[in-house]
Amino acid sequence: MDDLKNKYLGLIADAGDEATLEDLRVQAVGKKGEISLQMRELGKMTPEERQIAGPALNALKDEINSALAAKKAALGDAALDERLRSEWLDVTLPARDRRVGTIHPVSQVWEECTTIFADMGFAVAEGPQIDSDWYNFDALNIPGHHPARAEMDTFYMHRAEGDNRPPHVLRTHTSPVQIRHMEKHGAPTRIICPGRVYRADYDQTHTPMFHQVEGLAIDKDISMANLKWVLEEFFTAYFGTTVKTRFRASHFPFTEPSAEVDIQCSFEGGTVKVGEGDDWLEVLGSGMVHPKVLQAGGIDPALWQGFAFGMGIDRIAMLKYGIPDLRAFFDSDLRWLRHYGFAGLAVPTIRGGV
Ligand code: 2NL
Repeated sequence: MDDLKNKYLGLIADAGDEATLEDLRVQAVGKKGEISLQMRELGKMTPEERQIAGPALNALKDEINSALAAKKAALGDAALDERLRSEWLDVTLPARDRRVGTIHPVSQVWEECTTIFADMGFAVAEGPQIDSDWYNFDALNIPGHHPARAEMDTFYMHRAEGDNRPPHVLRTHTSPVQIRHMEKHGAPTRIICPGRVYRADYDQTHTPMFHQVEGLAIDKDISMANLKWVLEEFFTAYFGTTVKTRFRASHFPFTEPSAEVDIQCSFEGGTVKVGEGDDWLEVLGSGMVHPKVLQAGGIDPALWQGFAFGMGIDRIAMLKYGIPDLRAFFDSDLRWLRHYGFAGLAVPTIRGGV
């Protein structure tokens, strides 16, 4: 019996995990274990022998059970100690930086423009980026032989051999959207058309895709004076400071009379500051909608008149955020935009708001 005791106490002491311990329990004190087998032998003994062997076997069983329980507890403590050691975490470490996205300056300026014009009662109209040459040119009083058609460096869409339908183009301005709006909704109207436009041109101030916002207001008695007020109100809201404008006589096929509009600025130390100084910077083209263009849009020029203007969103974004190269918007690394200090999200509104 001492052999049995030494054998099991030794094995229990050496057990490295709970599974081994369970095997030992079954072998020693399980139903068919060695001690149970020995207990079955008690029946064959004399009463004297049984009186000694019985209590001794019971005591041995108890002793092995307590050794098993003690070892099991010890193994459990060791496993917990190991987890506590390996899963240690320093909650005082600073958090990891998260990469955050920002709104693209062009998207933001687009949004700012629509907000400011919306405050003055202009709805937003959108339309196709691929349109027929009729909507892009003819309807705007730019006939086939007109130099503007060539000057605009138009991207023509491919047509299959033998397909002689008139060509489609990537729109060179958002004016076709205004023609479509006039056709569909008639007069009076007040809309702006922000959108992507395309011209085959690429240098520091030109990219083949850029963004434009055009405006159109048609009513019985709209004049250039209304145009001047709207534009000054717009620039003042957009740049956050009072901005004077200067109108210079110009020529566009789609307006008569036509004016190029400059905004007041200063050029000092190589930077442009809008709304101060004695210099002028050209920012847009405008005029009274040509009667032929009203007619193309299905509006009777004997009853209605209106102003229209077109300006580059990218260009006014560059001005506001001091970005010298247009290509920074489209070909470049976000770090350039950060370098130019682009971060804000505040959307300005017109004086007095709505
Ligand atoms: C420029 C010139 C301009 C317009 C765009 C326009 C649209 C219709 C009718 C008449 Cl539907 N005009 N748009 C008018 C004048 C100038 O843009 O140099 N923009 C940067």
